[in-house]
Amino acid sequence: MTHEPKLRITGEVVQPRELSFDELAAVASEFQLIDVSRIDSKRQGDAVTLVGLLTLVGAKPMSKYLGLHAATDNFHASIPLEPVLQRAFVIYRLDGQPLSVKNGGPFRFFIPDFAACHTHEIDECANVKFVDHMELTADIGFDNRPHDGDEHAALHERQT
Ligand SMILES: Nc1nc2c(c(=O)[nH]1)N[C@H]1C(S)=C(S)[C@@H](COP(=O)(O)O)O[C@H]1N2
Ligand SMILES: [Mo]
Repeated sequence: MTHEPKLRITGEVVQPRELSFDELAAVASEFQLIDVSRIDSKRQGDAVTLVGLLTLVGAKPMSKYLGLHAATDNFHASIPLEPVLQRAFVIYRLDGQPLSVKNGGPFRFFIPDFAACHTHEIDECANVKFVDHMELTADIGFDNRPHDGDEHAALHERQT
């Protein structure tokens, strides 16, 4: 039996959690975003809002940055929380099933209306795929997104 992927949320929170697919699906409906294509026509699936996730763990007021960690390919971003809080979400389901790796699953962080890549702390590159760990921090954390156009082009080259 394969082990079930979980979304770990730690750091400056009252109650760290490890959320399974079933637990995400059971999050209150006010925090569910059914059919994200309504928000970005190029994206598919169902999500839980970042507000919903932070409500579950009880984000402490000192948490100012959100770390997005993907161990699968060692990709990490640390972004300011406040500007994304009301619009970001985590896609976890497609056609009633866990989101496939092909689609950035099992957990894919997404900010609609992102800035162009490597132009800003909150850019398209911060839409981290294969997220296994979200971490709230008071100060900026580890971030290995590409810094310039060449690095970014090389990253995309590796993915094709
Ligand atoms: N885990 C992980 N997430 C990632 C990346 C990556 O290499 N690994 N690339 C980022 C970059 S640079 C971009 S532009 C977007 C692209 O997302 P898309 O393939 O869904 O369009 O994913 C981001 N998320
Ligand atoms: Mo990117």
